[in-house]
Amino acid sequence: MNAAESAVFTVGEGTLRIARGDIASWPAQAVVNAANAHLAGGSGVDGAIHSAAGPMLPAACREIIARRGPLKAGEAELTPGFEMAAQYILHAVGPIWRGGSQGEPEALARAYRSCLALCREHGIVSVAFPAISCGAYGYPVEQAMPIALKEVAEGLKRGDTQEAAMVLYSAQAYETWLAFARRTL
Ligand code: AR6
Repeated sequence: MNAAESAVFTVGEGTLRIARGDIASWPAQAVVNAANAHLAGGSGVDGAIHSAAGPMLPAACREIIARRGPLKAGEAELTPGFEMAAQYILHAVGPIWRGGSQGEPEALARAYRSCLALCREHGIVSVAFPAISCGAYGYPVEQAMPIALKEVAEGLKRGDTQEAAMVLYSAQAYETWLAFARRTL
């Protein structure tokens, strides 16, 4: 993490950091994966996390799917981080953008809330989120940002976790999220 490329906001008893970086190497107790319904791995965040976690992760994902079936948009499951620095991976499935009237906002909010509920359940004190659904799933960033920051801020106020980070990959995404956070947090 480059200190010049992160900013910290106090929310309730916790902190919300907006940062630029690679979620797969982020120093948090848990990192969130932007997964698909079958936890099958893929591109973007999912690819980076699977590479960093190593060969044990696919079997753990298959076991979850065998137990419960595919995840719906908005749901999340926990695995160990295996070879990652993070202790846990929270695999969250965001909605695929279909124009915004197919329940996408509710499903995106639920994806963040599901991760925060797992933090509470497992005593996770620090968690890093990517911009769920904002890549391959096509969710417009301007519309995802208010939902993401509201849900993460509410989770911090509830005490679900103590330190949350939004980790943005590109300089442009970082500047956009930071400007929005400064206006609204
Ligand atoms: N660290 C942080 N952010 C990243 C990274 C990284 N290493 N790589 C990309 N991003 P995406 P989705 C940004 O596509 O839209 C996969 O194939 C990226 O620029 O990873 O939820 C899964 O298997 C974008 O802003 O996730 C699913 O099938 C954001 O992270 C599908 O893609 C999310 O992009 C999920 O799509």
